[in-house]
Amino acid sequence: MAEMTSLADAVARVQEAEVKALVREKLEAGVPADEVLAECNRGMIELGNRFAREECFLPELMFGGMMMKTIMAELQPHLSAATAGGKAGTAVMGAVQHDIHDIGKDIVVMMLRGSGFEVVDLGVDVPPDQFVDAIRQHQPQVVGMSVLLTTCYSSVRETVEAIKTAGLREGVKLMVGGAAASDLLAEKTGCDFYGKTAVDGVQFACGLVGAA
Ligand code: B12
Repeated sequence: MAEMTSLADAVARVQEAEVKALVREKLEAGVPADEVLAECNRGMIELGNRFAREECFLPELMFGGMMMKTIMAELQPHLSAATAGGKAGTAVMGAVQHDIHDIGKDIVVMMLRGSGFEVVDLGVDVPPDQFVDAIRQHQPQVVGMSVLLTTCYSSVRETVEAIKTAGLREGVKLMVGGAAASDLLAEKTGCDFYGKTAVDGVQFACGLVGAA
């Protein structure tokens, strides 16, 4: 397992002031920004593990995601052009057509970004064609669909079908999550993975690109 430094530990405990101070300290000491970012990402993964162990709850996850956004904005100018372009992978995320719930989706988006993914967030009520266009344009390794309404099961199925019809299914992994999703839904609609929590989704995505 990767080493939990004091910075990674502070991220995992969502101690924003401590995290900011440690990040600045490291940058001033000449630690490369990509190493600092990697430590933060390890912390985010541990935060996810804490959530899975029920040692923390949703507000911490959400706050952790927001904290990582701030830290990433602070690190961005210090990242070399090569590093800034080098990312864990690309993900496309959206709440499926007719579903406007976005709180859970936003947590997944924030956590993926915190784990080094470039995320194309399509928002809510996303028609199948918009997923297809985004896959064509951004060539993600993973697409995440959020679904909270059982009435939107057909939207998940139609999205998967549209991706297949466009000939894009082979090149991308599909994950589904949200309160209405389940292993059965993933299986019936032809998704690769059902994530019960944002953390599951991030772990799946990281596993795909070897960033776990
Ligand atoms: C808040 C809320 C709303 C808000 C949404 C605000 C917003 N900006 O999102 C408002 C008031 C707008 C709303 C509207 C409606 N809602 Co509503 N809503 C909820 C409520 C109470 C909480 C949802 C939530 O945010 N949970 C917190 C987040 C963090 O949890 P989460 O979304 O599940 O996400 C977590 C995981 O699931 C996972 N995850 C989420 N997405 C993904 C995606 C991937 C790929 C992965 C891996 C993981 C993942 O990560 C998150 C963190 O771990 C739920 C109750 C419930 N039990 O879910 C009802 C609920 C979902 N709503 C419901 C209904 C019926 C509606 C309405 C139809 C009500 C109406 N009659 O108008 C409308 C539909 C609007 C629409 N077209 O979408 C029903 C759905 C019932 C069903 N079986 O289909 C629920 C279950 C309430 C109920 N018990 O009746 N709602």
